[in-house]
Amino acid sequence: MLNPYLDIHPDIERAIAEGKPVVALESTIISHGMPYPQNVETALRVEQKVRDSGAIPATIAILKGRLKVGLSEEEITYLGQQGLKAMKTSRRDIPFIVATKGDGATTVASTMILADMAGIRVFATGGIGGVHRGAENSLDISADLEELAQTKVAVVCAGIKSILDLGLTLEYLETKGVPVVGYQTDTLPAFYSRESAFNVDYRLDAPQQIADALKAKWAMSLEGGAIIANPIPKEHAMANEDIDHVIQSAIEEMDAQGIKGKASTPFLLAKVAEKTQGESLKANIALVLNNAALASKIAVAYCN
Ligand code: PSU
Ligand code: MN
Repeated sequence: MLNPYLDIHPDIERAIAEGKPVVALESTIISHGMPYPQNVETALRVEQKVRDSGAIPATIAILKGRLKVGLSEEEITYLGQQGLKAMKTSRRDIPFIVATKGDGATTVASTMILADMAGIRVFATGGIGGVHRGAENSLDISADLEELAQTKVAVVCAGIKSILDLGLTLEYLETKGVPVVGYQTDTLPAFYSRESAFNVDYRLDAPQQIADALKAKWAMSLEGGAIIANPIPKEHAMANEDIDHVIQSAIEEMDAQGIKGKASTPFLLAKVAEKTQGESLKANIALVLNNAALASKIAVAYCN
């Protein structure tokens, strides 16, 4: 399909044409997920991690209205410096950013859309959006979940962050037919910690098993993606009770300030980092690198 708005980096276009492994990476984690300069350093380290693990990285964003699959170091630095000034772009926002020739940092949902346009099937990030705590009143459910229901991309993440309601997020994913795979784990990891009170749908211990399941799903034209939940490395994990305490107080501050909608997740991420004096940020960086390595191995296996 010829898409007049899409710019695929020549290296990535060639790799896709030759059936080589490519891993998509999002840009809202750069602009809204981490502070500058750690965001830029991390984004570049994640790209290097993908290369070291045998795949080709494609960081995705919208720049001057162009849908970009594959960013240069300058472009990544620019987005990182823009920080919260960059437009957080989910599915609904894409046509407006394109039509006004604006810059947009892509969320998990919109990164999946652009990856799919380019034919990339594996995507690594830190955390996905989900059903927020208190969603029975706020109805705050991330567009990421709708995207997972309809777009053919596997998202490797560190499970579900406890700023979200893990149980409700799993129920929603079940309804939408999105499988949650645990990599070498039976329990759903909770981002900063390796475990939660919930189980994954399927435990798979090898990247090739994951690639085989994805192939089977898409060969049958079962639409939608999958979540590959990869626990944070042991040495970087934080205790569930410590982080829950911090998250609870961040949510209270958010409610007191009347913050809602698309501003919620960035507010909570920044508050948690502030309240843990950067400890959560260190954990976040470690788990993203870990996810990039696993996504690369899955992408390599998928190409076999
Ligand atoms: N969770 C994180 N870090 C992030 C995000 C979520 O731990 O950076 C970002 C991702 O880009 C995700 C988006 O797609 O937040 C979800 O936002 P919302 O809840 O508004 O859908
Ligand atoms: Mn939301």
